[in-house]
Amino acid sequence: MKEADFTTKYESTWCPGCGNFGLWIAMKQALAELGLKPENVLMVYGIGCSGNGVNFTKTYAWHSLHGRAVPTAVGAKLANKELTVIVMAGDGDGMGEGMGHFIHALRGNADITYVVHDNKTYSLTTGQAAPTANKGYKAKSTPEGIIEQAVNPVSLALAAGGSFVARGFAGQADQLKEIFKAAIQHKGFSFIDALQPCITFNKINTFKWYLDRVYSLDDNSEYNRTDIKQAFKESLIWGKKIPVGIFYQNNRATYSDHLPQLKGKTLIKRPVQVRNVAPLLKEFS
Ligand SMILES: Cc1ncc(C[n+]2csc(CCOP(=O)(O)OP(=O)(O)O)c2C)c(N)n1
Repeated sequence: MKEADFTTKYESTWCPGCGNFGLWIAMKQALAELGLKPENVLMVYGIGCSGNGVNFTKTYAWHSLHGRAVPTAVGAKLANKELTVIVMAGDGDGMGEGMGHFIHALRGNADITYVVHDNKTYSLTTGQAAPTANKGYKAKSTPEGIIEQAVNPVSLALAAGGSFVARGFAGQADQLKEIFKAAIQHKGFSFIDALQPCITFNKINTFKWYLDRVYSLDDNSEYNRTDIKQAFKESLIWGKKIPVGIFYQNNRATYSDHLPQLKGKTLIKRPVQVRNVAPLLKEFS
């Protein structure tokens, strides 16, 4: 498989230079290098600039409701465990409207991959501050600077029981590709906070801003990604320095492992059993 096998004939609508391109290329390369085929992959998208990738990425796809990409993907995986299921959605989608789903999906550990396009803004709606925006960030919705503390998606994912928690940067697509590959291969809920500069609306968290700050956890030979305390400590570093890489990984049972009725053939390939629903309807009448 090649990266081009995951590209449709439609042209991208992203701004030239958008950080989304780094995520897009890294994901397509990851899928190709894992030998996956477009017909065996389901990508579930949020509503946003990030979600518009639905048009130019060639896999099965579902453009979900804003904030509802994660539960849609969990449902799809339960219905057809043979699919590789990946969510691509914005930080407004996931850390704002969809925040409740994020926490519960981490708890449940369904075997899907969730990539948050973390640009700190609601870009499609022209640049309001997202919950990941750093305190004091000025945008059209917060002209005096955002009052609330920023959500830290990595610390939050660790606290909610994430079994694979990582952060990557759109400007380092090679590392991001390796993170995506490890995430897709992980059995359980894989979460990646992908730092993705929005060149049009976010003039603070630019490519240069990140390049001056990011360092890789892989460069620290002492770093142990099975140590939750070390992962927490590292996840709290944000500002002059920003760690990227796989913070934490464990092998706990997935959501489906707890459901004996899902063993054997995938649900969608089983014969449909039509039951007599008359007694049930009578109960409601
Ligand atoms: C329930 C609901 N609320 C609000 C909207 C309007 N809306 C569409 S896209 C969007 C912002 C998307 O921002 P984000 O998820 O961060 O994605 P980005 O555009 O930055 O990639 C909003 C608020 C909507 N479509 N549905």
